[in-house]
Amino acid sequence: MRFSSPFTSLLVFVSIATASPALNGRGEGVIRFPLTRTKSADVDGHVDTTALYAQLVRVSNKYRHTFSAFEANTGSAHPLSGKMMSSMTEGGDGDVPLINQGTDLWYGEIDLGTPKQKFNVSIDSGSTDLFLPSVSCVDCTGHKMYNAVQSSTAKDKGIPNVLSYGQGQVGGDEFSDDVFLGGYEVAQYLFLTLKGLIFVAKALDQTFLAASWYSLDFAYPNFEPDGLAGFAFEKISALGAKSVFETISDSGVLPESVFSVKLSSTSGESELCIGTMNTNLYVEDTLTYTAVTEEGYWQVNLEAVSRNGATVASNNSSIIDTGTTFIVTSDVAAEAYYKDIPGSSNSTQGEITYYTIPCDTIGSYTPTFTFGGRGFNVSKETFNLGPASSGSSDCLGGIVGMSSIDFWVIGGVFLQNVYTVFDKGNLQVGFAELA
Ligand SMILES: *[C@@H]1O[C@H](CO)[C@@H](O)[C@H](O)[C@H]1NC(C)=O
Ligand SMILES: *[C@@H]1O[C@H](CO)[C@@H](O)[C@H](O)[C@H]1NC(C)=O
Ligand SMILES: *[C@@H]1O[C@H](CO)[C@@H](O)[C@H](O)[C@H]1NC(C)=O
Ligand SMILES: *[C@@H]1O[C@H](CO)[C@@H](O)[C@H](O)[C@H]1NC(C)=O
Ligand SMILES: CC(=O)N[C@H]1CO[C@H](CO)[C@@H](O)[C@@H]1O
Repeated sequence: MRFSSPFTSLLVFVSIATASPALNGRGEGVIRFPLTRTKSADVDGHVDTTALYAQLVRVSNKYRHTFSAFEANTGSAHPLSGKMMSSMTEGGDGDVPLINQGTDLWYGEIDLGTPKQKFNVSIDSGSTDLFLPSVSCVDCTGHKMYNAVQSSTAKDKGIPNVLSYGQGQVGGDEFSDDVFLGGYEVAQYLFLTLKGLIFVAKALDQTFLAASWYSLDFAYPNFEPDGLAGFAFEKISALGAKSVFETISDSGVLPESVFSVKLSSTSGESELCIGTMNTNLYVEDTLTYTAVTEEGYWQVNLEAVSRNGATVASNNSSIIDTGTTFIVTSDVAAEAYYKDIPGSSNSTQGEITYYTIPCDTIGSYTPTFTFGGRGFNVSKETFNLGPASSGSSDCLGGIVGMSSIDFWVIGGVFLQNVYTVFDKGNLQVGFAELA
């Protein structure tokens, strides 16, 4: 049962939801689609530290770039930007090896244009803009490319722009077109949800960057998906545009202005759900909300980080970022986390400090993060990134230090342990234990 007119379908859904609110929250009749995880940073059984470093530099520069966008859009500096914007190092520019992205990121399929053109995009709650390669991109071989000429709804805004994600940069023209989420692999969904209806959310006139060039960092296969879709707020958009999620949400068709994710390293288990939560994936009475403290990123108060019952950090700002693999914090806070662990050591490369713990004991030193009054444990499987080098008995810990920041970036190492709800309607983030 496939609805070819997405807009009509959503109207239908809204009336169904109104008629039987029980459907709402059961994950039926909303948009759910599977996410794929990119290859992990693992070569010959140990962590690919080169890939890890490259990703961290990219993270550092993503924040520099989005902090600048926040200031340009709002006229005031982002409250968390102080240390980063005053630091002179440009995040190791120039010495980042060009290698496979090699770190965990999650991506899913979207459709763009009329008729629809299909792309895989990385789902990034730590940025806002959408970019895709256009057919004029000479460096984009291996990626699906957007052909504006073939889309009757495409509009060239005639504004050239460059988006910077560190060493990774993409440049091109701003366009707008219709974006569709969901509505494919209908058979699979009908199977999964039994009687669930499948709907498509349509973001009319979504602004995005149609890239005419990709730096090597985003070339295939260094970057597995074709493009990237930010799911944060307009305030940190370098295009001065709403995210795909905001566009859909503002059109008023969603039962709730939320999106929810389960991120897993197990193939077939990751999912993005738009418009509600998939209650099959988490333990309902553990769902705990905490307020967004500054609209821009999905920024919330991290009440405590503890290890073996002892608190090592408390009441710090944190950003919930599905586009970052690790947990990243200041070098001082990272040091505080590892300092009493027997056999731990560290090494610094540029602004990044990595920590290792002997592989046979690392499972005893996993962190617990407290949000909204509830502690959520990080498993040893997600905290332990693997042996630091081939044959090494020291394993890399999932909390990494970055001298240019003084907050916590909460990425995949934590997010794989919880179900996460990004609630724009009530400006809050919810975490729940996985079912
Ligand atoms: C998106 O990625 C998945 C998983 O790698 C793949 O099966 C699918 O064909 C890709 N879709 C497109 C449009 O390239
Ligand atoms: C964190 O902030 C809360 C609320 O402001 C306060 O009650 C608590 O004592 C603080 N914790 C620490 C360790 O500073
Ligand atoms: C990190 O390295 C510094 C300098 O070698 C050392 O003083 C510190 O104890 C190390 N920290 C940990 C947790 O190993
Ligand atoms: C989290 O870890 C602590 C300490 O190991 C343990 O007591 C607690 O039961 C764990 N919580 C959950 C929900 O697994
Ligand atoms: C990253 C981090 O943990 N930053 C701060 C957390 O809060 C303490 C106490 O207020 C600060 O000293 C840290 O700099």
